[in-house]
Amino acid sequence: MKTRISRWAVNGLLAVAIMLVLAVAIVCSVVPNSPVTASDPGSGDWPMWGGTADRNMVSTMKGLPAEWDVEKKKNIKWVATLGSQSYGNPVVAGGQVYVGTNNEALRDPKQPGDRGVLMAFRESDGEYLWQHTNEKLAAGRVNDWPFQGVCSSPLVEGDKLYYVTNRCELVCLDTQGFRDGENDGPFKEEKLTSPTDADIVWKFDMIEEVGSHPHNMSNSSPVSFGDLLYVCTSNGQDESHVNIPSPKAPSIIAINKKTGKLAWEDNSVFDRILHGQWSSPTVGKIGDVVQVVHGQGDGWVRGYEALTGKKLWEFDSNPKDSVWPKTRNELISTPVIFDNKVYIANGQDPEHGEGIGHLYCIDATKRGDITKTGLVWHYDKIRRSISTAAIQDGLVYYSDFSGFLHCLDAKTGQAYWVHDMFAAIWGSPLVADGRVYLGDEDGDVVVLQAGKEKKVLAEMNMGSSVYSTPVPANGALFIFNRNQLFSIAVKGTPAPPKASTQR
Ligand SMILES: [Ca+2]
Ligand SMILES: [Ca+2]
Repeated sequence: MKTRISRWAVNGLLAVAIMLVLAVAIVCSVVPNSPVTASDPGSGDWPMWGGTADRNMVSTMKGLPAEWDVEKKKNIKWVATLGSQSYGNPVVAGGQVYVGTNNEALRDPKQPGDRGVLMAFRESDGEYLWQHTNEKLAAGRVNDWPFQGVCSSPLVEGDKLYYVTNRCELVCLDTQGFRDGENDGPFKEEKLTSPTDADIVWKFDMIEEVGSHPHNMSNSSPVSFGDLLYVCTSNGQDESHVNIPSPKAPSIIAINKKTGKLAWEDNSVFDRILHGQWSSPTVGKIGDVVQVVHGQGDGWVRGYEALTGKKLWEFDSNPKDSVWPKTRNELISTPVIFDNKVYIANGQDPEHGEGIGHLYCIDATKRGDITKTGLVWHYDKIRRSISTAAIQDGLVYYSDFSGFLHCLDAKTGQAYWVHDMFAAIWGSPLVADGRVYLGDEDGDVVVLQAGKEKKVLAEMNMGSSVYSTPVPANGALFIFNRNQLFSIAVKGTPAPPKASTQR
């Protein structure tokens, strides 16, 4: 089975409790990108998968291009060369753009062969700045499928970047690399320290530290709250697709972003992993509690108290009579938190092809097994999906692997329209500037009018498969096909804020 997934992760002392409450209050009041505020980064950047910690694929940005032409270069600001396959969706922050790809563009002959590569480009003109390359894991395809590159989408906060390598490591990098002439630590053992090399601050090896056995690829896109980072371990089956070598390894871990040390872990799944674990975690305030929500390897969605890891609720995304792999699905989509609810569809590894899927709206203020008590609505006209929701103006847009984009009422699940892309959809819809942007495997990006009435505004071909999700930043759209990253903007769009590397 081939896997190519990009979207495809207190104690009771009064004093400590008070400190935590204060810490939360401070985080909520002074951090502009606080996950408990509205679903827009606000800064013009798109600093993580989904833009904000609730992962809702929407933006309030205006002036985005409604059409472009790759061949005629219309509204194409710049194009950057990537490896031969790219799955780590673009992130834009601090004047730089980051993508996960493979090593087939070979930027540095001193780092040859098949590797996972995180590349950084200057946002204003697409100039290549630096890269972090990772050799493949020795076990090969069972843990680290050839030529899939880096499949994680980074999280950028200030001058720190966090992402998961193809080697199942959560790493913290300096966004300036060695261009600032300093080797940031505690990690200072870098062998390559030229201006195009990555400066590692710390790394957490999930294979060594928590015993993860990643199935085919480690892909989790980190999210944070306060001092904690959250990632999925990608722990899964071995090549037999029967054995689970590390049933005791957690599905989700929280790591202190300052120290790189484990803060909490949870392994509710244990030995019930259906296949792999490739859903990225989401953070948001639900009721009065900031939760981390995660789709896990047994097909259940679980919610945790973000600071402590206390499990609050769990929800089975499969009908009880379903059978793996025919009718029972795994969770590859990222959950979206919106208005105290969680939106997520289930599906399977693209290599498993098409099949029936299920989309849910879950009331995450409930506690315990909320499969029945937390069900707000269930939509069964969706096919298997690995996409993530975009929710705006009372409408939820959700795409499936069979090529259909569904527009539903967010409160009731009533369908308003369905659009057929006639090709598999790996990415997710982006809703911004009154439009819905969505790419497909044929390389087409469709632009629809957002709203209850279906209206196709434009469709452009990008030259090869678009497995990515369009990302808006500072008036431009960032979209990659298999091997090229495009910055797409209406001519005359003001330049993005200066990159700190240009100071
Ligand atoms: Ca540095
Ligand atoms: Ca370093």
